[in-house]
Amino acid sequence: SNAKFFVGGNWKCNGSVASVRTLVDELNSGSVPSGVEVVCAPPFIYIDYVMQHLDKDKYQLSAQNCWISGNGAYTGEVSAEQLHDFGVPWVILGHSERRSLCGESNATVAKKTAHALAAGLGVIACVGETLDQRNSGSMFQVLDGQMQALVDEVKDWSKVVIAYEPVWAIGTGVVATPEQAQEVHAYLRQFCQSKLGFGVTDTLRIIYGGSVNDANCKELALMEDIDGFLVGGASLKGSSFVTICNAAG
Ligand code: G2H
Repeated sequence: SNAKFFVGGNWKCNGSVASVRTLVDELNSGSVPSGVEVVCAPPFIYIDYVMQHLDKDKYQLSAQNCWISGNGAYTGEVSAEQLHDFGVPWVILGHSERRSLCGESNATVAKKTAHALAAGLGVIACVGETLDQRNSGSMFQVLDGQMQALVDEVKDWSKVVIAYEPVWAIGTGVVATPEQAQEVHAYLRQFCQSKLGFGVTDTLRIIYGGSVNDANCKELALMEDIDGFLVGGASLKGSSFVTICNAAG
């Protein structure tokens, strides 16, 4: 594809004031190719600090979630409007941990995505199958359901990045092989092409997530339809994350 390489660091619910400071310093001392778009997603509470200290010539900010609608009586939530107002350009939505631990359905994730886009954010929308689903042969049906929900809600795809994260590869150390990832990425691109047309799909980033690290990123980046990564564990170590940001070079 003609998509610009995209790397996201999903810090999940990790970190402390001290460790975030160290990580920001490490990231700032690393070098990132200018042709690569890099996004860091700290927990909400550290976004202000990271925004003030992270080198914005190299890195953009993302949240890991947001509310499904605008401001109001939604205790404990943060809206897409607030993120946009605060200067956060991206949000990760539909991560498998939110789907499984917080009960977010395909429809919920799709509605959140449409709302966040309308509020002016870019969205990293996550899809992926469990090991059971892969082994029982329902993988493509599951992916179709996740993708179709997005297709039904999203009008403008120019600020959407799709993250393919097989659940069995998330935080397990079991990375998908380049061939396994490529098979699904090509399938997802074909799905989007048939629903949305070539104009959208040619520049749509489809990134891989699930146990990506500094040692396995290069061979994954070589695959035709892998346009970047969503990195969890390895994004907490500045030097590893910077290596991953340079994987496409
Ligand atoms: C998948 C990924 C980041 P990890 O969840 O979204 O995490 O790299 O730790 O598997």
